[in-house]
Amino acid sequence: MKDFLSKLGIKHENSGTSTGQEFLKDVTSEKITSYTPSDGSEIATVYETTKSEYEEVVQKSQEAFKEWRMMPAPQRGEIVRQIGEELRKYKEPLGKLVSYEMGKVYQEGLGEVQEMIDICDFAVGQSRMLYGKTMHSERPQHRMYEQWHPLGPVGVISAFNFPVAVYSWNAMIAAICGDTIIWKGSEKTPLCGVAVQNIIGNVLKANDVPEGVFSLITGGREVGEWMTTDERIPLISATGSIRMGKQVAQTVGARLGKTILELGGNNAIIISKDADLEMAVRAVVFGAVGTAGQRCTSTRRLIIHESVFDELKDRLVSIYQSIKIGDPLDEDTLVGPLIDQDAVQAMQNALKQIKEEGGKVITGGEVLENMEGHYVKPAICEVKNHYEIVQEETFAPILYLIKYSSLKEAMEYHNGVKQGLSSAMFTLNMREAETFLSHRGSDCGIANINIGTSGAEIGGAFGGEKETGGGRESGSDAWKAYMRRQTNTINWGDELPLAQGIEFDV
Ligand code: UN1
Repeated sequence: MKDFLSKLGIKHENSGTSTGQEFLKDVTSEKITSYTPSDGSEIATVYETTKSEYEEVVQKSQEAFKEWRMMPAPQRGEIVRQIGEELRKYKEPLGKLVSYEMGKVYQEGLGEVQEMIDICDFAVGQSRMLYGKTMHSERPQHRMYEQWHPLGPVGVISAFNFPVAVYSWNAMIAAICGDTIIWKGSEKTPLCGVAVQNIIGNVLKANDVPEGVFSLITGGREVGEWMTTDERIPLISATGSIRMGKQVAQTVGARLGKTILELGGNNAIIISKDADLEMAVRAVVFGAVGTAGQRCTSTRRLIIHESVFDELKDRLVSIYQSIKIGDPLDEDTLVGPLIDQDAVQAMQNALKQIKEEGGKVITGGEVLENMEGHYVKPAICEVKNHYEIVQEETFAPILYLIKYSSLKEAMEYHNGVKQGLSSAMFTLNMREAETFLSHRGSDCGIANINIGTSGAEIGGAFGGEKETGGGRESGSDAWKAYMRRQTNTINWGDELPLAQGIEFDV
């Protein structure tokens, strides 16, 4: 067993169900084996959550909610502060596990843990700022104000590509809001869930936090459906594919529950004739090949002005040919493996379709058969924006080059997809930049100038429009989605005036 695994309390066999410090293990449970995509070898196994364990988790979560919501928010913030401190201690082993189990390079694994730490810090401050407004009543001697109350148990469904950070954006904010959290991570990265639960467990123990505030469940689609259909869970926050999101929205919507959806992106960067190409090239490469193209913010489309098209293409091709692909834990590696064989196949299918639709693969795309693990060469392709394959999000390092001549045309291509997560423009021209950020510019939830599409900071609200699902997580006022708003009016006079001046004498 690798050193970092034992530091995180990972054993050969692990329970995937926990209510805080306690792990449950039903003997009838099935096992999930976690393999590292870096060489396909087995890391360890995790027991799936059974239906009866799920029941126990939800009941504990409901009971704990009654206690947790009564703890003053800044005290809940103090628990989250300590979780942030504990994560600082475990940054290195947890970063390694993320890298080893998911396949992103170690620097990006560390970055993910840093996002967890950052959101803890943010949530601590937010715990003293769950502000409601005070309004002036139209009636004499009346006071009107709003309060934000916690919702109850919140279900968090996260994806393999950010196996720890996206959970913490949701969990740490929900926790300071007074909610309890039930987390189902991806069945492709179950050990990340166990490790995070162990780290949080240390803090829960030291502070006597009741079982049920931070729970973990493990499993596939069926386990997710237990949560989405469960009326005891008022909010489901789900990250994943558009297909999955549509199902979650329908199931939760059918019971009039709330959702926060963070689904696929088809993120583009417009490279203007006035771009600083040096900066643009670096941002594009990080956005397109970082996490092997498996971020929902990955750069998928480059919309390039015709006057700089050839120069940019040549520079990218030469960089792509020298990118170091290999073991994600090796510090020299820039691109690790894809998550599994299905992802490799999906990339190959996409490349085939690009050619069938009339596009050209200019470089890369090969499967590196001589390496154990799921390694591919990042690809660059010349395409038209309207190709069906370009309209879809393929979770792999494929970068599409699209040529434009006028800004109007570039904007049409840019917004001419169903997804609306992240976007960027490289330009030193103020008019172009402001147009891109204006209401006739980018239609995405995130729009950047002279920065790439991926690698957002936690302080802003994260999420996107259209088929990306409309949810917002992480910073800004995203906390409001984890609470219910109550409008209160108090009459401190001795008359009973009605609003709208209605006379109703009895
Ligand atoms: C995701 O891919 O689901 O902005 C999240 C970024 C990261 C988060 C990505 N901070 O790329």
